[in-house]
Amino acid sequence: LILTMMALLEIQICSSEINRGNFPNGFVFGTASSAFQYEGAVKEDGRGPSVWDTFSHTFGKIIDFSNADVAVDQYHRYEEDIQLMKDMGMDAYRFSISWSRIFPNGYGQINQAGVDHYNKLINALLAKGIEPYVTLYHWDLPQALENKYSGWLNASIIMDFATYAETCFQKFGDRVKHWITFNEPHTFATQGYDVGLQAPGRCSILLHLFCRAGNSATEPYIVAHNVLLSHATVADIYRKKYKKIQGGSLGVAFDVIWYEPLTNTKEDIDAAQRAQDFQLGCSMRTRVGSRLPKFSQSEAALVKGSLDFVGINHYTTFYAKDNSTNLIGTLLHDSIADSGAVTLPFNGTKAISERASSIWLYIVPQSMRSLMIYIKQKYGNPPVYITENGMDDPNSIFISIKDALKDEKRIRYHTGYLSYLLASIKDGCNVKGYFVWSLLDNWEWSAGYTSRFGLYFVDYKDNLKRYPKQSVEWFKNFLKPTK
Ligand code: PSG
Repeated sequence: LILTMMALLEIQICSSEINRGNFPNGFVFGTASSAFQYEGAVKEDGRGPSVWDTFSHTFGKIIDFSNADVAVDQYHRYEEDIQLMKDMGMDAYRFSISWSRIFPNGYGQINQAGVDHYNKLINALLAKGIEPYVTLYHWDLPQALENKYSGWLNASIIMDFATYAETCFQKFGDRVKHWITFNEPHTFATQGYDVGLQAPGRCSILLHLFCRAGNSATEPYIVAHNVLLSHATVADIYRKKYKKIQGGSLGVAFDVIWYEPLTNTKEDIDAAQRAQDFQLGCSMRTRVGSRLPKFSQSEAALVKGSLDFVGINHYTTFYAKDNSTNLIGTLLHDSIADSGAVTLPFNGTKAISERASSIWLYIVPQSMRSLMIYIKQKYGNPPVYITENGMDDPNSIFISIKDALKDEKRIRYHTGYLSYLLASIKDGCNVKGYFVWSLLDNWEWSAGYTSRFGLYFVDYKDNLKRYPKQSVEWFKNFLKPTK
């Protein structure tokens, strides 16, 4: 009996004692954020409006009728927030630059006050020994470009994005060594142009009941096409003109749900593979046909090999089931149906696992390892950064702050996902870093302030005060220097 108890105790200790010392030397730990969800100060220092300002101020688009005009005010409180990262022992901070702070009209005149702000932010991070990982586009397209030529639907965007990106390399590239050109192209192409739940809110499903304009069967692909070309053009500019001098690297952050076949039939196994491919891969020609824009030979050559590293935003796992009849697809006539897979976190009425607050966020830690092995095998083991991983709790008026700080579930979430990430590294996967979404509770897009993803609690009723949740203490221990 005593031996069994000791064995059990050991298992417990082992899994709770995982810490940074188990990871390879130089492995990077950080937290992640985005400009629109954090900064606030939307009218300050010459910032131009973005499509998310417009969308969030459109009645009925945000479930709690909120907007991000103030958000968590990081525009003014960045020094305090950097101290919070420092206190935890974080190595890096992933944040995004707001395009319309640099170019209020999307192109043309540079707004020096915007450049000054990000210089101050970057310098304050470096002064505390925290490395900036910079996302150039986290969904906040300058509204001026949406008005001028429909933004991502028009190939004109490629040159404007390239100018914006190159401006950032010139102004910040002496200190920024990791660039993420795009956050989750798949999410904003589908959410913004297929179902219309995100900016710019275009779609055609259900006879334009939800969106005034759009084409859910074609626009998501046009957007994805222009995003790929924008990324590739910028990667080319960086390699030719900046990489040698500045020595940085560049990638994209992809959103990846892991798909488990609902059953062991060949149909469902194939369906899971298709679902995975419609999200992370690109082999969709046979199913999408002529609606999928074509790359010229030179464009294809530009896109190929344009990533120095792969960013992965991974949170959740769904089942995939073959959808041979495709009734929903026939009805909606949209891009999401093209994979021919029904993807749901349920087997009948039984959920795949425990859920966080967001309706899409089910906690399946072992998928982190499956996904890393899949990427290693399918894409030749490229360097990978987990650019986002985390979970949310509800923002409830029935929970006191004191109780909201007790986030054992979040501690379990990160213990689980980090343990399986570590296992994948032992399997030989080339993983370089891990970013928690998110440092603070923040404005969760169409879910507004109803969802709390932070390691720190933000008191929206009392001057946005930050309070550490228990997970902060956990990360502090986890990140303690071991040698
Ligand atoms: C990512 C993954 C899924 C849904 C939404 C996102 N999924 O697996 O179904 S959005 C992503 C984004 C960030 C958000 C965060 C949490 O980059 O801005 O706040 O995740 O939703």
